[in-house]
Amino acid sequence: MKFIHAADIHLDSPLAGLMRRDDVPAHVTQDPTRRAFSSLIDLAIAEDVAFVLIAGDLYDSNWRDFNTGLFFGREMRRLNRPCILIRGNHDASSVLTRHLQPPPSVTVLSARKAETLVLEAHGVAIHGQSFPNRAVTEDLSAAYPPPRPGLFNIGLLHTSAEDPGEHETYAPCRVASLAMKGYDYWALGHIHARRTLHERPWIVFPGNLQGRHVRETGAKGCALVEVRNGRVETVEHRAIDVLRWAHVAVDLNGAATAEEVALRLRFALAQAQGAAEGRPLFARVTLTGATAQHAAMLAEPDAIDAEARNAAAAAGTDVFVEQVRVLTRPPAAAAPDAEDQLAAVFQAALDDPDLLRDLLAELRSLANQVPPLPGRAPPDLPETEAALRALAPEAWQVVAHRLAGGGTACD
Ligand SMILES: [Mn+2]
Repeated sequence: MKFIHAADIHLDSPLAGLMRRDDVPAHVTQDPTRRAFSSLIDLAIAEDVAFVLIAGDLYDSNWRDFNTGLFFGREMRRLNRPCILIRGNHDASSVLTRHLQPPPSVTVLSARKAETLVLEAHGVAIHGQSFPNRAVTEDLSAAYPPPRPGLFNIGLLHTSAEDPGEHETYAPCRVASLAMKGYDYWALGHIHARRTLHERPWIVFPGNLQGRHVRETGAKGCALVEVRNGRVETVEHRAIDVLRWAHVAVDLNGAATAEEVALRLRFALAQAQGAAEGRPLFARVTLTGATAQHAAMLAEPDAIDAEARNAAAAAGTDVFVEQVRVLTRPPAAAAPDAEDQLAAVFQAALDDPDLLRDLLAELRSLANQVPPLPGRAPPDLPETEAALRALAPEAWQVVAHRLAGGGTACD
C-alpha cells in the first residue's frame, strides 16, 4: 500500500516579489499552486496510492472567490480516492467564511477534538484534529487517542513541533512524545522546509508543495510512503513543484570590465538553471568580491539589474532574476610590486645612521684597494652622507636593472 503525505499547499496564494514583468512570460507565473496541486494528483493516480493526506494549510486564507473551492472539488473528483485533511493556522475554521460541500471522498477531521478515521480496506487508522482558529498554543497531539491495535496508525498534525524556524509557533509538541505515542507515521504540516524528525516511527514534515518566494528555495513536493506488512518500507520525497527559487552567488572578484561581469552572471545563472530539473527558475542574485566595476554598479543599480536579466535570458529561456544584490567592494589599492618594495627598503636604509656609518667606512677602505684603471681617473666614491644620498637613485637603477636580469652593474 502506498499513500501520499502533503502539507502547506496554500492554494491560490500569490508569488511574492514578482510584479508584472516584461521579461517573464505570463504562463510561467500563472497559478503555480494550482498547477503543483494538479501534479500532486497526477502523482497519486500514477502511483495508485490508497489515499492522500493533507496536514493543514490547504488554503492560504479565506477564498478570494468560490473558484478556489471549485478547483479543489474538481481535483478531488479526478483523484477519486480518499483524501483526509486537517485545517491549519492559515485555513482554520474561523478563518474561512466561504464553504462548498466537498466530494464524499474528502474527510476534514474535527476542530472540536481529535478524531479517528478508519480505512478498513487498507487496515489504516488516521488520527487528527483541525485548528479551530489561527492561534493554537497548546499541544494538540497530547489528546490524540491511543493507537488502534492491529492497524497501521497515522497521526495527522499541524504543528511547529520543537523548532518553528522562521515560522510561527503553533501547537508545539515534543518529538519524543510523538515517537512514544505508538503510531507508525506522523504526517506533520506547517514547516515549509522538508524535514524528517524521526524514523521508526516516522515523523515527517514534507515541506510545502510549491515555493512561493525567494525564501522557499529548492525542490518542493510531497512524501510518497510505501507500507508493507504494516510497516513503513520507504519514505520518498517527490518533487512536484512547477517553478523553483534559488539564491545564486556570483563572485566578481577581479572582474575588471562590464563584459566580464556579464560573462560571470551568465555562467552562474546557467549552472543554477541546470540544477532546477527542467523547471523555470527564479534567482536572487548576490554579487560579491573586489571588482573595478563596484562603483559603476552602485552608481547605476538599474543597469546592473537589467544586465543580470539580460544574462539570464542569454543563459536559458527558463531562468529569471528575481532581484540583484550588490555586495561587492572596490579593488584594494594596488599592492606594491616586488621591485617597488625593494626600492623602498633600499631608500629606507639611508635613514639608518649606524648603517650609513658602516657603509662610508667600508667605501673608504674600498677606495684604497681599487687599483686605478689605466687611462681613467680613480673612482670617485662618496665620502659623505650627502654624497651617498645623491648617488642613491642612480645606484638603485643599477641594482634594479641587475634584478630584472640585465647585465652587470659595471656595464
Ligand atoms: Mn501553517
